[in-house]
Parts: sequence; structure tokens; C-alpha cells
Amino acid sequence: TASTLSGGSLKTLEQFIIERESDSPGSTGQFSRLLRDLALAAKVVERDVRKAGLVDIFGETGDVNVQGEVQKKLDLLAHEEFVRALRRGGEVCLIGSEEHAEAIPLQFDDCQGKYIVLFDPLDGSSNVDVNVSIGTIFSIYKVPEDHAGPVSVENALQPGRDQVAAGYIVYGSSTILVYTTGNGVNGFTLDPSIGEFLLSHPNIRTPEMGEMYSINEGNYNSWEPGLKEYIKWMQTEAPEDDPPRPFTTRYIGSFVADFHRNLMKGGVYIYPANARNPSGKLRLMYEANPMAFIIEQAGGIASTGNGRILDVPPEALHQRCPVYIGSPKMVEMAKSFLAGER
Ligand code: AHM
Ligand code: MG
Repeated sequence: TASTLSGGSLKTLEQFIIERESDSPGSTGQFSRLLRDLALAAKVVERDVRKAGLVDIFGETGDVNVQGEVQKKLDLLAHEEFVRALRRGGEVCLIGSEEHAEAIPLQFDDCQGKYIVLFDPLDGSSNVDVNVSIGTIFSIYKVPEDHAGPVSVENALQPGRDQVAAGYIVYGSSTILVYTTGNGVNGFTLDPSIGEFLLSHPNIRTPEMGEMYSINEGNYNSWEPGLKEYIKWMQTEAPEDDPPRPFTTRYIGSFVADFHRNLMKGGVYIYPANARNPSGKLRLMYEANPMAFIIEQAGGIASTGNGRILDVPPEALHQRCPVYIGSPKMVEMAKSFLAGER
């Protein structure tokens, strides 16, 4: 809340991470360093995001950095910033990125790192050009202890329930970093004047029920009947219900931003399977799994419509899966419509 930011109890992300680490005796500090590397990359990306739209101006004035980097597409730039931060840190043996076809090994023969990181460096990047919120999503796994040889993509294909941490950053009207290590969900807002993420949203819980639904309604004709009926139900007037219907549609087209709003206010986000995208559009490893881990930790539900997202067996790094995610009562309701029980 605002009072946490302005009051006497300022806590930086760094302090928070160190406090948590000291809760687990025997830890080597590697995981804390990994989180700090991610937060640092997030600050670099946020700086670049805030300059989006100025690229041409910089180009004209010759005010580009030595590598000419401000002219790069922002999503590729974000990818490179995260890879660079993780490479420097040495805690990670393998990276998977939505912006890169193959998994990226970071250290070869005897990798000392304990972790695998998968991420979507700039989600919703089609929104960059028009000044709409975008974000980064990340997911962290342990390198399996019994792996043989260099860490490979097979080692990264772990079910979402085995994540050790997951988080996202929204570059919105402010920049917020939200993450979980399986012990609740906490949010940190960037204070640009001091360049630190400060604990602003401790122990986030999503409301049991919400009034907002987020779906690309342009695809209506290709939805399965149960989904059509669920959306129709949310649109049908029932003033005596609690909360009263009709509900409200909110759809930004940046999953991170839609997810964050629904997490805080209550709601459901849906990217279903449809004719054009038979497995939906969102990526299991970069989008669905990390958000599923976070929503469950915040008291919500994440379903494919047909089962728990965190239990989907991964087969490929870039695999897609349908997503029904948000307030528990709203997702339960969706499931019962899909199952034809209503
Ligand atoms: P991206 O990772 O290529 O940006 O695509 C994912 C995005 C999500 O952020 C967003 O929710 C969704 O695609 C929007 O898709 P659509 O335009 O089909 O509604
Ligand atoms: Mg994305």
C-alpha cells in the first residue's frame, strides 16, 4: 500500500530476498543471487521500455549507444538483457526464451549453477508501439540432480508443479515485480528516484470471486459451446446475485497486465483453444506455468479447462496450452460450464 512506500518500513526487494534466504539454513545464496540478477535485468529493460518511441529520434541525433542497441526491437533487446544478466551471474545452466527457438546453454561441461530459467522477455510486445502496458514473465526450475552430461532441454521440460519460483514484471503506469517461491506472493514497486524495487504488496491474495472477465471476444465463433454459455452467463443480468451480473469485460491484450489486474481485483483470464489455435495461444513454459504457480499461491486456480495447468506434462519448450486462470470461484464456474454441468 502507499503507506508502505512512504512510511517508516521501506523494504527493498534485496532486503526481502536476503531475509527469506536466511529462513532456509544451509542455502548457499545462489538462489538469492539469481533473483537479484533477474531484478537487475528488469530495471535495465524498464529503462529501455521507457524510451520506446524515441528510437527514431535517437537515431536522427546519432544518440545511440555504442552497440546501436536502442534501434533493436524491444522484445529482442529484452531477451538479450535477461540472457546477459543470467550469464554474468553464473547460477543458471540453461535458458529457454520465447524469443529464441532453441534452449540456450550458459555453461557447458561442469556447470556449477543449480538453476534453469525460462522466460517471455517482453509479453504483449505488439502493444509497445501504442503505449500500452507490457511485461516480462519468468519461471525457475532446479537442474535435476541426476542429470547426465551438459544440462539439456529435456532437463527443462519439468511439469509446472516443480517450479521453485516464478514471477513477472509489469511495465505499466508504474513498474511492479511480483514473484513467488511457493511461500505466498509478494509485489515490489520500482521507485525510479532511487532505482529500487520496494515491497508494496505483501502477501497478495486474489479475491475468491471477481466481476471481470478477460477474453478476446473476436474469436467467439470458434469457441466450444460450454465457453459460449459461460460468457453468456456472465453477461446476463442478475442484480440479485452476489456479485451482481452482468460482469465487466477487460482485455488489454498483454497477458501480464490482464493477469495482474485480475489478481489484484478478482477476475478470470481466458485464452481458450479455438479453430486457429487448437491448443490456445499462450505458451505453457513461459506464460501458463509461471502464472499458474503465482495464482495458486495467491489462492486462485489455473486450469486448461480440462485439468490443472501445473500438471500438464511438457513435451516441447514452445508448447501451447489453453488457459483459464484467476479467482477460484470464477474458474470453477468456467469448468462446470465446459463440462456441461450447467
Ligand atoms: P506474445 O507473447 O507474442 O506477446 O503473445 C501473447 C499475447 C498475450 O500477452 C495476450 O494476452 C495475447 O497474446 C493476446 O492475443 P490475442 O491478440 O489473440 O487476443
Ligand atoms: Mg507472451
